[in-house]
Amino acid sequence: MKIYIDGEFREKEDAKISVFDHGVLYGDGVFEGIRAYNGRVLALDEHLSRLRESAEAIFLTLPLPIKKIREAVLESVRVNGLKDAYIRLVVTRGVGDLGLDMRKCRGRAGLIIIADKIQLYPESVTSKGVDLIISSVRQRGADQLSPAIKSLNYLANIVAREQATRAGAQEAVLLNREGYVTECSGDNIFCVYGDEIFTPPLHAGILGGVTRRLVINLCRQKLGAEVSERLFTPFDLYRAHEVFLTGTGAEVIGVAKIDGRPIGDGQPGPTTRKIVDLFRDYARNNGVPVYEEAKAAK
Ligand code: PXG
Repeated sequence: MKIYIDGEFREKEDAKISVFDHGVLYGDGVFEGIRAYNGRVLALDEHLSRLRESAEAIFLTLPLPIKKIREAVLESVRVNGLKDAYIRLVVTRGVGDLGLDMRKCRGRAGLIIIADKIQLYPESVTSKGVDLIISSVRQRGADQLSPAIKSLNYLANIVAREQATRAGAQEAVLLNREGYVTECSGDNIFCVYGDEIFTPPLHAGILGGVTRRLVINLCRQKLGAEVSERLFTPFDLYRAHEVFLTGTGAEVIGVAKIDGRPIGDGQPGPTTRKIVDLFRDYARNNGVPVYEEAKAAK
């Protein structure tokens, strides 16, 4: 595996960064998780826009123009000869001293791109659905650093996920301080009630998921469903006909149980199964070609 670090490809064993990088010392940086399907990178420009917005929000100047980062992402998939891949893009503040001051990080921000084979939920989990818990970890509010920033500080999400694991579940739902549902530790969440589908709005305190946006569009265009973005509570989740999650890693996945209560009949319902198929079809037939662009450029 060849990993891109600051303009060079290095073998996994040599892919190392400084212990003085503020990404390591403070979680000072931003990241993206992106997927390639069958030689195409899905929603690459949407991920890069989110990266730019996250970086701007933390006063981080990207080390390269977005166009060059885009090329480096495609090159990372290419040099690893991958068709299906999980791509982790990390921008760190760079090498500084032991203080908080970002001005001490002289030189440029660090850019890391790891393109690896994808590890998916096994098909058995996808077909049975995942179990959720409602975490005691609260989502950050509108008066705090926005959850829309995909920063290297993921501790709240990691602790929430661990609570789920220890309870024998796969994902954790985070509520905001008013008690409304926001999202899961690494996925957005949707409820289905008959023909109606809804998901929390951005102002509930969520990461604006790239998969969430694609799924909203697919539901409207291909299912003719009414999708709304509105606040709802755990009670609305428990009695939903169906609940599903969206994320780059999970794609679209049905929910079987929440806090031990079966959702619908305790397995992914018919609307969820349709959306899973719609999304898979979309993901496999769209995206930026990794190999054709290289040929075209020559
Ligand atoms: N909410 C949060 C908090 C996330 O971290 C999503 C929603 C879904 O967004 P996308 O753009 O992927 O549809 C995420 C996704 C993983 C993993 O390995 C996923 C994320 C972060 C870290 C790991 O599944 N982010």
